[in-house]
Amino acid sequence: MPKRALITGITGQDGSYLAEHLLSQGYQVWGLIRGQANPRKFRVSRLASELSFVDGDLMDQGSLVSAVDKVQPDEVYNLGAISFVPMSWQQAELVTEVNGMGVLRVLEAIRMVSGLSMSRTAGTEGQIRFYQASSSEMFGKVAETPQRETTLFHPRSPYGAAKAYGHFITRNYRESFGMYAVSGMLFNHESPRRGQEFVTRKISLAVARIKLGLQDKLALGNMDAVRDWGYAGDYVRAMHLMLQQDAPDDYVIGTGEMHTVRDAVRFAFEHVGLDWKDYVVVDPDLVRPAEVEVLCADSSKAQAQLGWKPSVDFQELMRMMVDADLASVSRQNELDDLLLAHSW
Ligand code: NDP
Ligand code: GDR
Repeated sequence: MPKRALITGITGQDGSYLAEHLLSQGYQVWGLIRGQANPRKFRVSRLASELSFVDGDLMDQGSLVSAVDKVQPDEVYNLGAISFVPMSWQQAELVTEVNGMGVLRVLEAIRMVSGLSMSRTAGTEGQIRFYQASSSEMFGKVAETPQRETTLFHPRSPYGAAKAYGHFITRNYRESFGMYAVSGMLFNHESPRRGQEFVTRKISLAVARIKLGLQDKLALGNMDAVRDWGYAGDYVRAMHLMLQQDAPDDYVIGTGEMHTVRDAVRFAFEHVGLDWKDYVVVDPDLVRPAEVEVLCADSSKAQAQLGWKPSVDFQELMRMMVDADLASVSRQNELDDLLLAHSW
């Protein structure tokens, strides 16, 4: 019998890569879809013939119980979240509900459907396995660099605080009920499918548009922020590996490479033969109320125990994203010209 996986957040960057990865491993994959006519469903439309969908929302406990009951999954990947950090200052309560309480609701749905008793069960054999998308944002104002599984949390945003709750409640359900529940503490990971609001994609898209003469300037916030950026396709492999171990545990996933936002800009502009200094301006409105200045992963535990390692370095990643945006912006441009030419 093929294994069955349920993914929340399937319309997001990671959801689409994870769905592809699990399908390639012979899984039957269900994606939780929210809303009446979710416009982002097109993102996984190329997989539509192989995927199944089930309605539900992380804000709605009943829908999650129904989804888990309907799918009867072997593995649940909770990737759903409001993932753009600045939004968490504007809609703190909503972000806490979705990113924090949403995790509790999925855990409760699994507990209800699988009938786990309030007492600790004997073992994890045959249980529904649960993956929580934890984040390096939990480390925030870092206590040590690089960060590892034992580094203290000091979240700097409502997003980070909500993710810390999700992280601890996942661990608590593991310890309270003996659930096979793990958190992947993932550092920033990007791809051509990254949302346009995130800095790497904002840069790659702007570079493509500037190169093609469609844009003059790129406005950014804190150019000194340091991140450990990896490739999303690599990180979904780690998620899957975490659920294949004998015992549940939490793992840090990152490359161990540190770069500033300024490096990202430089690599991207250099790739198309332009000097970033001619195009980039700093907009103070884009600076965050509280910034996470430096993040860098020590993923030696994952490398040793999961056998996981990244395959794409940061410069390669930026080149990949710029090339993808150059291709898609050119296509769109040609289409617009064609439509214009035929509009009279
Ligand atoms: P995206 O923003 O691309 O995707 C987020 C997904 O969450 C979308 O599918 C969205 O669905 C879904 N979602 C939002 N609100 C709800 C809700 N109320 N109920 C159900 N689903 C909802 O994020 P990524 O793919 O980049 O990230 C995946 C997860 O990993 C997130 O939890 C994120 O916080 C976490 N993470 C990401 C990192 C990264 O660098 N990418 C690093 C560390 C953690 P819809 O189409 O309906 O809006
Ligand atoms: P982050 O990613 O907040 O780390 O969260 P983002 O790409 O938004 O920011 C990275 C760094 O770049 C700085 N920055 C800017 N960021 C954006 N978005 N736009 C700008 O114009 C800009 N200028 C400078 C930011 O201040 C920040 O320091 C991502 C998300 O995927 C989270 O969901 C995930 O949990 C973490 O990564 C790990």
